[in-house]
Amino acid sequence: MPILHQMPMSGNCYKIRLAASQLGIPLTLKDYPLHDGLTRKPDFLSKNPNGRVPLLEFEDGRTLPESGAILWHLSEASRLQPSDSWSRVRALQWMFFEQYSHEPYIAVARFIKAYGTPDIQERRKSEWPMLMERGNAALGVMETHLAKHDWFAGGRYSIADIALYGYTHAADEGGFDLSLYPAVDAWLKRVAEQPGYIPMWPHK
Ligand SMILES: N[C@@H](CCC(=O)N[C@@H](CS)C(=O)NCC(=O)O)C(=O)O
Repeated sequence: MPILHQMPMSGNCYKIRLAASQLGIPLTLKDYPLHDGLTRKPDFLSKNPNGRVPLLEFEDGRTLPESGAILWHLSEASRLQPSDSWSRVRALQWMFFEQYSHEPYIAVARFIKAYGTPDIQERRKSEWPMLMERGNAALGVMETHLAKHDWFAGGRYSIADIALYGYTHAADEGGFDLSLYPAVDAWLKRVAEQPGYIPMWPHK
């Protein structure tokens, strides 16, 4: 069974647990505490030189980091990946959006506010206005899309929705007011109704 190296509170890791649950793929979970730096130690760096989870380790020794790449791999030829090439590239478009314009602000605000030590919160407080501005901009882009579409790619639920759901559904923990985004809020509810859905907590 593949091993998912992960942190329970990480939205990037939750994306993988959610997709695996919905695809019926069993995973062994190996948990790393948030603040102890174990992913930066040689043993973990030999599996992912970038020192981050999620990391999927297969029985034959191959390893795959990056939540988007793992989602893509697990969902190949499944109902969670659009089948026509235009819809597949639309899924990628939203997954790249998530990684560059969404996660760096919404996930980081959540990390600092909900999981940061007092020292981290003090050191990073100057970032706050920028995180709020750019995170809200990302939520606005999602709102514009979801005002006209139920899903992000191919007219049905896919890994693009899972990639964006990971941190959007926990954005309130980062100080974002989701009531300002009614179409996003309605989409969050649709995602939670999909077969095989599991919440972020508890993950075991
Ligand atoms: N682009 C990566 C981001 C991974 C990431 O930032 N992982 C965090 C947890 S969410 C991590 O491993 N942090 C520990 C560290 O940086 O040492 C992905 O989508 O998988």
